[in-house]
Amino acid sequence: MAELKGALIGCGFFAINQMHAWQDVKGAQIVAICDRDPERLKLVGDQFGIERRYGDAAAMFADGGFDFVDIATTVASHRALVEMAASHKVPAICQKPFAKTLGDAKAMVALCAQAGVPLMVHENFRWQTPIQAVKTVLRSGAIGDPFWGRFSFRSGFDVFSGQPYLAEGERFIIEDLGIHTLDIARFILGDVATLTARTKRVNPAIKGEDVATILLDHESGATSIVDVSYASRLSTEPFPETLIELDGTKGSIRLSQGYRLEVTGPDGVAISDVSPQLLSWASRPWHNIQESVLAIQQHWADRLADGTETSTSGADNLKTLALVEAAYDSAASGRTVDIGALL
Ligand code: NAD
Ligand code: 89Y
Repeated sequence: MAELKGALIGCGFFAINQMHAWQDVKGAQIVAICDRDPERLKLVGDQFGIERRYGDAAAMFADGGFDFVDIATTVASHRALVEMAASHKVPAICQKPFAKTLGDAKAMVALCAQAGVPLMVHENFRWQTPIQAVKTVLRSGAIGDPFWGRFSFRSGFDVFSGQPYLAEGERFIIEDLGIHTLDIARFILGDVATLTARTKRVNPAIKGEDVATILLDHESGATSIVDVSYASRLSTEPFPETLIELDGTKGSIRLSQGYRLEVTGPDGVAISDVSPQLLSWASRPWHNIQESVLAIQQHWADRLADGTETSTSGADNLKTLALVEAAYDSAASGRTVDIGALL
């Protein structure tokens, strides 16, 4: 099978991870890059030895010569770039947040479906080694049927130095980080029927909310809490770990700080270390996220090669984005939101 050729749009902060990961993916390589900022284009082109460089995505699509596009820009450009990919019949990966609104996201999914073009959202947190480990234990039946969960991401890490735009938007933590935590909650406990949320802004130097507490009623009958904060000062900084608590009819799971997994079942307690690998190009504490970037990009290459659906397809991601929209609606109105009514 010939190696898939990809083109990447957006050579910013996070794209460096994606470019490194593409070098490790089996069966795919990046052959062209695009950024409207000539400095970023040169930096990434030189670092990764990519000759084909474009300042304009339309020009890159017009030249063609690639089997898929990896959109690594910020959200404002996602809809236009996904539409461009669909009009050229080029399968697309789009970074999270998939779209600014659920309406935009639905239009993007519909257009790609009409064009017969695969679409995956780069929703990588469910691909993290510790999250996959929790899912594997749950699937094994070791704790029986889960009836309660907590998905928690509390940190005081300075994300604004690398991503200054995060301080400037009306929306912050739910749209940027909570979106991953909500996706993990869906991945582990299934789809959500209703949602209630409360938010706060603690850091006066930013515009959006930096704390959110969200209550989810899952369709399975389980209840969970998603709590996220970038205003939590802790003795050992946990960034970027998602901590999980699950209680089931036969036992419990605790994924705690330091990638420690404790499973309590009918036969006793099992403790294991589910730390991510430190890839050759990765650096702590980002290595957990970096490893999941490689995992999701390998998944894309494998699914594109065998023609099957990805785990975080555009259609799947509508259900995660609906939770983001619902969380903002609920925090503003004080009411519980019916997720089915949004989809
Ligand atoms: P960034 O601002 O550093 O980089 C974006 C780049 O895209 C810039 O260089 C900009 O010039 C370029 N760009 C924007 N619109 C363009 C267009 N229409 N055509 C060509 N180039 C264009 O942003 P970032 O921090 O790298 O974030 C990018 C995306 O990655 C965001 O959506 C962010 O939420 C996401 N992200 C994901 C993770 C994750 O774990 N999945 C982590 C961090 C960031
Ligand atoms: O942008 C965010 C993401 O997706 O993962 C962590 C992050 O970089 C900062 O919150």
